[in-house]
Amino acid sequence: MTLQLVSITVIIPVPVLFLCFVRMTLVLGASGVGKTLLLKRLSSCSSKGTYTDLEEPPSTIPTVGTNLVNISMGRKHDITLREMGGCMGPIWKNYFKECSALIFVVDVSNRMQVSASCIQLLEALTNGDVQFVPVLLILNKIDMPNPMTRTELDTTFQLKSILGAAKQDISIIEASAKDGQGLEEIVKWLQQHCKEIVG
Ligand SMILES: Nc1nc2c(ncn2[C@@H]2O[C@H](COP(=O)(O)OP(=O)(O)OP(=O)(O)O)[C@@H](O)[C@H]2O)c(=O)[nH]1
Ligand SMILES: [Mg+2]
Repeated sequence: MTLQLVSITVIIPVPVLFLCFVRMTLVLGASGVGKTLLLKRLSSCSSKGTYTDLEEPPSTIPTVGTNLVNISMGRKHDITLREMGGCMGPIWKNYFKECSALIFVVDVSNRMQVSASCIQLLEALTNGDVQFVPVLLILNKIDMPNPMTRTELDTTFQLKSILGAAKQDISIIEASAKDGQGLEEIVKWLQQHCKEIVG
């Protein structure tokens, strides 16, 4: 009996292979908190190297699925941020295994939404797959009238206890993707905490 061995060669393009194995910084947050605008701003400001005199905010549409954005980290390399649309909340956890750092965005002008955001944050922080990754909590839309303050978040939604009980190294930055407050600080955080090199 002759055993015929058939050799099959599957050619997978290198960029596809790379994207399968690279660990990324995930950007999560409820619908409309400003993730897409934030990433557009970070991408354009970091490549220009300036965080003042911003143009009018570009328009955005709700992200259905994921949105990959490269942020320039100077001459040597870029990092890739992966936004997950707010409507994908139930399946965010499927991406936690490939996550090397986590950015969680809250819209502090939307009091109705903040409590749900705190629950989503708690769920993420207690997921075993992200227990050792650095976390950045962005309190976005501080340009809006009457945004919630840190003290209000601590007293009303126990944010301090949520963060205090977490195993991760958590930083908090107040920001406005609209007028640019906090963007430079966010890029500094990325430089310190996100090591993945894509170019
Ligand atoms: N005033 C103000 N508006 C903002 C800010 N950031 C985002 N927006 C606006 O909020 C709306 C939603 O922004 P997106 O960036 O699309 O929100 P998103 O979090 O990506 O939403 P999904 O993709 O649906 O999860 C847009 O109209 C933005 O222009 C901010 O800092 N201040
Ligand atoms: Mg979006």
